[in-house]
Amino acid sequence: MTEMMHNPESGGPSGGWGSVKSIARIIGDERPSPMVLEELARQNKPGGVMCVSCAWPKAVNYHPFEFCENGAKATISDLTSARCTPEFWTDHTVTALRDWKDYNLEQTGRLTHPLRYDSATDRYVEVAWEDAFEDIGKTLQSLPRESVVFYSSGHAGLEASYLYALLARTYGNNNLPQSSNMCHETTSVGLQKVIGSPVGTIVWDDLEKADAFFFFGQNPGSNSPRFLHPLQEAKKRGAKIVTFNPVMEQGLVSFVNPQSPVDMLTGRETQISDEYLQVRAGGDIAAILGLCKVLVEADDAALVSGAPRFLDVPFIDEHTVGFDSFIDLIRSTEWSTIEAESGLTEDAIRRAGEIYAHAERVIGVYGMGLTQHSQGALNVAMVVNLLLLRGNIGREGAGCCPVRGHSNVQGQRTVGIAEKAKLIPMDKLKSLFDFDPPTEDGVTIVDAVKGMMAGKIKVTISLGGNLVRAVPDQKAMENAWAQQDLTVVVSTKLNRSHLFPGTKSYILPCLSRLERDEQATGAQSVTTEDSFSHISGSVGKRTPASKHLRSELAIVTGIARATVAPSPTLKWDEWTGDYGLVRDLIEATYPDQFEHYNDRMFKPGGFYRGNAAHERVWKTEEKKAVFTTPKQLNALAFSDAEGRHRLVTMRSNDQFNTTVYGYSDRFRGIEGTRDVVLMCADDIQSAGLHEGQVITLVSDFEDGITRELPGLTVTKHNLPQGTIGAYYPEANVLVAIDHHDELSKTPASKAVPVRIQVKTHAAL
Ligand SMILES: Nc1nc2c(c(=O)[nH]1)N[C@H]1C(S)=C(S)[C@@H](COP(=O)(O)OP(=O)(O)OC[C@H]3O[C@@H](n4cnc5c(=O)[nH]c(N)nc54)[C@H](O)[C@@H]3O)O[C@H]1N2
Ligand SMILES: Nc1nc2c(c(=O)[nH]1)N[C@H]1C(S)=C(S)[C@@H](COP(=O)(O)OP(=O)(O)OC[C@H]3O[C@@H](n4cnc5c(=O)[nH]c(N)nc54)[C@H](O)[C@@H]3O)O[C@H]1N2
Ligand SMILES: [Mo]
Repeated sequence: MTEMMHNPESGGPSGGWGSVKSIARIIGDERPSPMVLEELARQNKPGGVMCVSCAWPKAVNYHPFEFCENGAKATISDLTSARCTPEFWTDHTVTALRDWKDYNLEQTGRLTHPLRYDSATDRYVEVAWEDAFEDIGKTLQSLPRESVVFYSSGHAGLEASYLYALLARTYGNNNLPQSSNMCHETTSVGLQKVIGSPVGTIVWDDLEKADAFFFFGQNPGSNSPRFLHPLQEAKKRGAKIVTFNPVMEQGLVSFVNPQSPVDMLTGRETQISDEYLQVRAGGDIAAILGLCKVLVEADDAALVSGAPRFLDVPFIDEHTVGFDSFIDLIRSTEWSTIEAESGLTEDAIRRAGEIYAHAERVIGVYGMGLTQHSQGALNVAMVVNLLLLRGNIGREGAGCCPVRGHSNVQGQRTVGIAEKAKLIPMDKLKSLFDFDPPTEDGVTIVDAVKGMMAGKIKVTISLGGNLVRAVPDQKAMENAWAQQDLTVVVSTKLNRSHLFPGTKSYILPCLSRLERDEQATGAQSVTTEDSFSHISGSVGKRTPASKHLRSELAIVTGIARATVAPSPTLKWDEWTGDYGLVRDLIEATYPDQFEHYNDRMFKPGGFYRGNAAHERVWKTEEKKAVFTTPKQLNALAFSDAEGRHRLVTMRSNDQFNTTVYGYSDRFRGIEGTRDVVLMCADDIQSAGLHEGQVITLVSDFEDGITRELPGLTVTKHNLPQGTIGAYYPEANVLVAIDHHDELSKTPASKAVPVRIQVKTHAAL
């Protein structure tokens, strides 16, 4: 075990002084407002501001500082002193900017004015807000309803999101895909299918009571660092942590708490994972089946000896279906098959299985390492299978914990941003707003991209995000996006989606959540929902980056006023003047979840909107929790072939999705570049390569389309054989749009079939 924990390629423990230095570097780059420290001190506390970065929950008993390295970076980035004004475009054409890196686009600073693309000069020019709205409204009115998409990335608060969904539906479609369609849609669909909840089942108290955590493909050190604090506490009380991840991720190895003076001065590290199993990318189904096999064997032995059982038989009998068929598969699958599919040894799986069998209360944590596969939903169902065997859902200290991405990604779905009509209380909308809501399902992201490629989607409105850069098949997407009649992106910073304007194109710059939002009735607050389904109010205090900015809600209602036929029930202006009225509408639409919304929004830790599965009420078709018998033992849509590798597209801790803050992935010891391919020593050798060699990755997805990413430097890293890594979003040119989770259509970005080419273009 000690040998497995050794991580020679890493840059030291997560947290610690490295974290402080990393924040200091970003401060140097961005020269933010001097108020940044005050701002960080208010973060994630009642009456303060909810972090603009990820959706990790807010503690009820908060510490003096409740921010992490990434929250600090995102805050500093929003409060940068750099401005991208209309003058910027005198020196730059749109076409020339396509050669810029994501990092350099980000460094141009906050957008200050609404802009319209001028094709004659290939530049963006200033436009009046009302003129922009009028043109957008007229264009939308002239088009078939199904040809318009209303995308959102999970930033905007619940109030703006509710009205955005209402805009789409009163316009006439359910085309409301979201960033989660590339992320946790696998959870929304897959978890719903097996436990009747589209979101995780645990709450903060459970973190404090669990005695084991099983991590599958989630990387808290980079992506949800505030998670490391409850994990550190858990370790102190003797809880065990087991990790399944092909990459030896530093945040799951050890942690120095940057907010503990003693830890910082002594350099005291907390070892995080007791067992770290470097499963092959896509190998989790077999690995989890192995854990279940250990449990069943222990249970069989207990039956013989009369010792207490390991399976929670009363729970299984009362609450589940599908057990018999699953148990048959567990019994009939040979260890050799499990070893081959998972890439793990029986011994390693047995050690992890023993921890599971002897823990009273277990939380199963997962992230993109499970969701972004062809059989992502099956991955999720396997985690649920594992938990169900010992009744680890719906009781204290136990449950299922998908860790969500954007700060309000889960909440946007809660208040109606969804392409699936059946998820929406249409009758409520009909009675509240006196119209006939559209009944047909809208498009997912995959459908939207394919629709653009086929010329069927003619307009995309984006409430945040950077769709062109975030989706698969990026090269084809760039052309498809630019072929639309109209592209509108509501943004804080310049990004690649702005550089492929449709025939008409607008950039609409918005306030950051950190900024004061003054409307007719005074300063407004917004609300967001975290990964544990808690809703918290957020008050922006900083001076807006420009006096021309509008709030996301005001931009949504501006478009709505110009697009949707007037009606006495659609009070866009009144709602813009007082967000409390929008919260009343949300409460009227979802009374069970949002009772006394305006009164409860500043409750410490947020108010809980509830979750049936948490109470062991299963809203599945079967009205029970479902054991799923997997139809295959890996999560892939392809088989192994000579020279084919499984590419994991990964995040560094110096980026937030397509926003690149810098070139330091210190946890993985990679500095100064993102143009790398990470491989284990054996793979480098067997492919006849050497470290430092520059290669090209080519897609090996069998659809006859050539996809290439040249210029990657071979870099030795701690990975299992056959699994290699490269950074997202750069690697998106290699992902095929048709390569996605079968059930939810989430792109399969974690086991992309690729080959390695050297300069001579000979395939290896
Ligand atoms: N700093 C920072 N924070 C972020 C973000 C960011 O970009 N930067 N993005 C935000 C968003 S939108 C999201 S969704 C979350 C994403 O956060 P995570 O869910 O942690 O996503 P990733 O880092 O993409 O992948 C997680 C882990 O999966 C592992 N993995 C890859 N393939 C497999 C596999 O087949 N099996 C297993 N078991 N593991 C595998 C990878 O090695 C990686 O460590 O983070 C949010 N927070
Ligand atoms: N290959 C590969 N592809 C992936 C992934 C992967 O792991 N691998 N991950 C997927 C995942 S999990 C996700 S969530 C998607 C992310 O996809 P998106 O959500 O579309 O992308 P982001 O990079 O988060 O969007 C960044 C942009 O949002 C804007 N922005 C920032 N803050 C605000 C704000 O407060 N309001 C508004 N209106 N705009 C703001 C800025 O202009 C910034 O440029 O990418 C997916 N794509
Ligand atoms: Mo995400």
